[in-house]
Amino acid sequence: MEQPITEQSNPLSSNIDVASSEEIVQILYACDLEIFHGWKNSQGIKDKGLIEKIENLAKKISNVIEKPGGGIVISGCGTSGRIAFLTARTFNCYLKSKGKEECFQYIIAGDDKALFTSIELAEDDPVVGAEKLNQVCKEKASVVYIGVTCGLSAPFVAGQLDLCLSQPEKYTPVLIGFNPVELARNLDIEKWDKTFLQVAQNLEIAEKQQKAFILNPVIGPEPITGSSRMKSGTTTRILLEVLSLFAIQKDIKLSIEELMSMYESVCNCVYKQSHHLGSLIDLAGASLNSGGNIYYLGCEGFGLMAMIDASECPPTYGASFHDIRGFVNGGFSALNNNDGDLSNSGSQYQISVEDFEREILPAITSDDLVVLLGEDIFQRSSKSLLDLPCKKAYVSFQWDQTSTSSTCVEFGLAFSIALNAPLMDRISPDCKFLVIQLLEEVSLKWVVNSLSTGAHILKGKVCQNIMIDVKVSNSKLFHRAVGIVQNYSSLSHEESCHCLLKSIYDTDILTEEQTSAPVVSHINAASQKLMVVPVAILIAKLSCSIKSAKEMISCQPVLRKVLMNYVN
Ligand code: S6P
Repeated sequence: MEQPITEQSNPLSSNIDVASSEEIVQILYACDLEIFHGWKNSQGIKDKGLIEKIENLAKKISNVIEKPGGGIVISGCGTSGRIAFLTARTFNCYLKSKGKEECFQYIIAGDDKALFTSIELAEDDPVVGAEKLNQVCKEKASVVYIGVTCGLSAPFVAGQLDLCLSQPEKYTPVLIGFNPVELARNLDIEKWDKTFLQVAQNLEIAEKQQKAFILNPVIGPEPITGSSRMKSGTTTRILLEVLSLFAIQKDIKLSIEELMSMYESVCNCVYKQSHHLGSLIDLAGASLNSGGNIYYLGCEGFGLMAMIDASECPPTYGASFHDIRGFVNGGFSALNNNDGDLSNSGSQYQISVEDFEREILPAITSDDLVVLLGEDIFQRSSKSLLDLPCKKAYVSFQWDQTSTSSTCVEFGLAFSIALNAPLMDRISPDCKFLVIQLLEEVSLKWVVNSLSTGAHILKGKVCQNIMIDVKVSNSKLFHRAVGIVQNYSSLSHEESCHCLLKSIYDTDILTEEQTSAPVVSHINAASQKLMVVPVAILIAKLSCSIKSAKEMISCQPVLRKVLMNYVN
């Protein structure tokens, strides 16, 4: 069976683990360009058929929200839910500023705590997904529902799409993801009677009857295999923003294609700074490798974007939540989120710059790195950091064409990225400000994604382009882990699965009960264990016992090196 494109390894990044920091940035750039230029025979987001669908869907949304009782709901799990939140927040703010009704709503699996921490298991429940959608829409007469699942795999979203298909008079379902429908996940969903593929196929039938939309451009595999927070997250943002903008602003004076090329243009501007970005990765990698922490500070969308990048490091790299943290000026008061202020729920939810100043600043050390993102936070916070022992970096954006240069010599690494989007002058004054904000925020996403990815590569978390220490915390990750074990061994799928189970259950001999248990039991058993997948790979590759696999890893955590010693 062909692997979904979102789970494949990207040949462009197969040596990212041994690249220099500047080369890492260039590899990320090459992978991101596939968003705009396509992959193999696909056209990426500039595909004519896709653009036509976006045009029609924007008209549909616009019709629905103009009528009383109409609304738009964007939903997803993990990064997809976080991007749903950011989009709803941005466009509601804009509508409010124009004195219009705020008609965007978001749903994230695991509720708002999942905006800042990983609640991966919530992704697996289609019934809760449908209940949440029902709840959010109970007062609504007509809804455009956009379910985002990059891999076309999340059961939570499947449950919601299925609900929409059963009530066509109320819902217009939209699926956003980055695989062809035939590669949607075709695995049983616990306590449910359909697979994701079946739901997607029903959606295809509805699409032919003009009752649904599937936006699934192929944009190529992720630079770090399966890490959909990167290219897929960025493309989700671009698609949602373009759609939303065209739905609420008829007078934009640009075509969809032209707006998309503005995103491409700022992408080029950001990555042109591979030298500065490489230096940023070096600083960040040095912090993590010396046991220090990285702190992002920003205002509004910059702070939120950075906070989201930080919150994705624990599930992606098995990082601790202290390793990289993001803080936003004003904390929850800047969020406009569904569940309100969560700062009393634990230190993970203390997200304001004020929390940072109170809890972290007094004990900051020379191993830590503070990154100021944007001019607003620089004005607010740079002076108080100047005399502190920590490493410091400052990244900002500018739109005039003076060259990108270091802007503040006393501040360690400081640079401003000159952005440029050729058609800006054509945009109506009414939405120019919003477009600038969107382009700067996506640029910021490229900066922080490069920083956190590069830093973890320097920390040895990636082997070739695969993050091998994946946490087995939901069914997608369980199946990905089996695939990783199989990829590194010459074993069959079933044998690889058994090696993973041996590692999860910490045994050389599996019982019948263990092999026949449902995936959710494996996930629960794996939840407290470290290095589950690397241990499974060693058992698979070297046919050794669990005990000796663990001993090898404790002497040498870099798997490529362990294998080089044992395999000829
Ligand atoms: C991926 C990220 C995950 C995914 C989540 C949803 O880098 O860590 O949290 O966003 O698993 O995936 P999908 O395919 O349904 O959008």
